[in-house]
Amino acid sequence: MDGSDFFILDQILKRRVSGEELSKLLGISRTAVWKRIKKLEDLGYKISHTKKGYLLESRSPYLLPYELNLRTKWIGKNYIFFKSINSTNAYAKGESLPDGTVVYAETQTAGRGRKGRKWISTKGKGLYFSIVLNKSIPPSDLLIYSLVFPLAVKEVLQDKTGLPVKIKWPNDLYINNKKISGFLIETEIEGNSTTKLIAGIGINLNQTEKDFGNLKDIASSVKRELGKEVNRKEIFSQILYEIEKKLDNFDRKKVLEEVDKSLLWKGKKVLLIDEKIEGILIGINELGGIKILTDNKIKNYYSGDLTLRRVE
Ligand code: BT5
Repeated sequence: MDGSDFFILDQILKRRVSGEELSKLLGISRTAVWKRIKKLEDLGYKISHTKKGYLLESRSPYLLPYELNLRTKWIGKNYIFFKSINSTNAYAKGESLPDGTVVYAETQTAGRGRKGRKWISTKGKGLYFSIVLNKSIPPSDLLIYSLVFPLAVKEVLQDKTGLPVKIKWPNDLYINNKKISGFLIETEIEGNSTTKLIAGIGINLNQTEKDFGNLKDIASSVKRELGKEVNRKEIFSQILYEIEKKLDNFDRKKVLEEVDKSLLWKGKKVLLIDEKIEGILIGINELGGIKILTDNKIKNYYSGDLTLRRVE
């Protein structure tokens, strides 16, 4: 979608406009106008055609830039939309894209989780996107940067729904002990700091129990927990706005404090799976890792997957 598509939609939103008029206004041929109308229809816009011209009957259900009213300054200024793609992270990794680019897809055929795991991306019901940051981030800040994304999403979901959203370290979001959002942070490193960070974000919004198949007991959506559909466009615009705000005013201490406050299983007995460390989750440390009380000592960990150790 480009400026001319925006212009056409603005024109046919309130009144019927002839192909001839559009062609004059845009300085392109009538065939070129027709091609653009066709493209907009492929993108989900319902447009009626009569002798008098074109009129927009209904908007696209897809999260196209025209639908979003983005209030951001740099995130999403370059916005790449796919109805379907293998993985928005794979795409963002393979291309050289400007800072703040958002790659968005309505569904992914090979959505990625961490460590080669998969991310189920039910069409049109969630949000699946990657944000590209061409930034030099020192290793000591990397975990904290990675926490900005779940923190921003948590705040928006909580604000829009009133549901309690918890952060499962390192960066999943849970509602009522079920996973509703996952983050895949990938970096390119040169020398001692990153040159590119890709934040891949998957959020379950309007999925039903059936959409999760055999994951239904561990995965959920905002709709399932709230009992009603939510507005994907509104939530997405707000999320991009919050992420940008947090990145522009990057405040290590505040990020760590906020994440610590919302930490899932804080004070509970957990298992850090790969390291086989069992202990009480004390909280977040000053680098964004976790503190676990184990063998009467507080130890710090910087990677791995946590699970709750149930007291038998
Ligand atoms: C994650 O991995 O949670 C990171 C997910 C990141 C997805 C986004 S979507 C846009 C961007 N493009 C991509 O290709 N990926 C990113 P991990 O912590 O490894 O969790 C994966 C595990 O979560 C799976 O093994 C399942 O058990 C579970 N899972 C898969 N799909 C799920 C879903 N839709 N909701 C909740 N849990 C899910």
